[in-house]
Amino acid sequence: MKIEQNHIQDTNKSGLQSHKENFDFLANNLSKKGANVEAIVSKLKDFQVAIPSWALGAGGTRFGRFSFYGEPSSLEQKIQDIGLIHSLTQTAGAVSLHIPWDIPQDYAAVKDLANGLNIKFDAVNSNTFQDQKDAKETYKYGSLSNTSEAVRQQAIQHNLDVINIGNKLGSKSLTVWLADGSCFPGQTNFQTALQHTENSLKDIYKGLPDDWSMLIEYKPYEPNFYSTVIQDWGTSFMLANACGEKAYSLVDLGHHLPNSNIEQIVSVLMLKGKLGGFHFNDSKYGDDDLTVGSIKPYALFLIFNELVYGMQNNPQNPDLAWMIDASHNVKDPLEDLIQSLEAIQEAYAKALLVDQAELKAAQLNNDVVKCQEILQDAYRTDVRPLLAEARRLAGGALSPINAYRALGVRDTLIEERGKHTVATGL
Ligand code: RM4
Ligand code: MN
Ligand code: MN
Repeated sequence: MKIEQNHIQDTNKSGLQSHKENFDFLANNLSKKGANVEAIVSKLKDFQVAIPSWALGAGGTRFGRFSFYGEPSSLEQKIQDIGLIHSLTQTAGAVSLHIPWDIPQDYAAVKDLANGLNIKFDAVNSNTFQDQKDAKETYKYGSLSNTSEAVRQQAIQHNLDVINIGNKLGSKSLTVWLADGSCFPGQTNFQTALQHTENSLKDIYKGLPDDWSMLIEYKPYEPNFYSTVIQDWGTSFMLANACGEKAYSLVDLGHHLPNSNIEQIVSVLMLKGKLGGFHFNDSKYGDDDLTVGSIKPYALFLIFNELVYGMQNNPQNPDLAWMIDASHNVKDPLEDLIQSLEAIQEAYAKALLVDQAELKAAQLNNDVVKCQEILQDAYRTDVRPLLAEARRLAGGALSPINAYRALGVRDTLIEERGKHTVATGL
């Protein structure tokens, strides 16, 4: 299935007039307060978030997995699904491949397909948290940190292979997330595990093309429950520094212990020029991988406020690789992704509304009340007309969810693919 421009325009028709009224009203109010509405809309239009190739299928837990039918059963179909979301939202212009779940068979064809849908290849993700069929060594007790040199070598080689695959597609970064750690006190020697990990990452780094970056993700627990080798941003930052200037930390929103001040982490990393990637999701308890903005939208806004500040004030920090890292257990993944993209854009738009000069002045005066007023004024603004306008200008849908349903996307996919297809992934 492919959504044509005229289909989108048809679904936009009925809402166009009221959109125009809402947008004009908001734009007028914001302009009076000194905001540059045109610049904000243009920033929203340019903001693109990668969809991981594992997020198009039904997620699940260790207790079960429930299909919603019509799942993509090949990489090509996954890219087509991203194309559908992208045509409606104009925000999902990239795919992040997970190897080996989604190794292309025909590189030229996959590139052509993505090209035709305006989708770029973002970071490639390695996987040393599962044993692959026919693999000689097992990752049961770790990969890059393993006590066995043969295991470490296999994991290093896998990462080099992933770089090679990404290179053929035009990717420019490798994301490394390790499940390495221990489940019980005394199981591993912390120092040895960290030292092995650092050396292994350095070996991978040596194989990184000049214009590539390596993004090092951290996570405090799961699947290991006593310790994780790269447990927090400090460890990731330390490893990135040890590897070199092309290595960065990656923040995944779900990879923090409850109540961590993620916005502060973001701000410190950007000050040091070491924030390279960002994974969006939301959570109540741990790495829940829920729809972005569904649980803690104010925290998301505060994080975006620091991201915007960093993008405006920290030229030492590179452009970030943005990705949604969520899992869809009870919703249609495409609808869930559309909701996530909307939440991301909403938080971004609100952060762009913060009057940085006014905030700085209030901070210098230690006017705590004013500081809060400034942030909350931006947060309480209903920015949805700005998002709709950015989409309209880019040729997207005024309301992607409504258009998705009106166009009967899921039913068509079920007709085309059948009910019982299964996507690769977790
Ligand atoms: C991990 C981590 C990685 C993702 C895997 C599937 O918890 O978030 O980014 O590749 O899940
Ligand atoms: Mn992640
Ligand atoms: Mn995760």
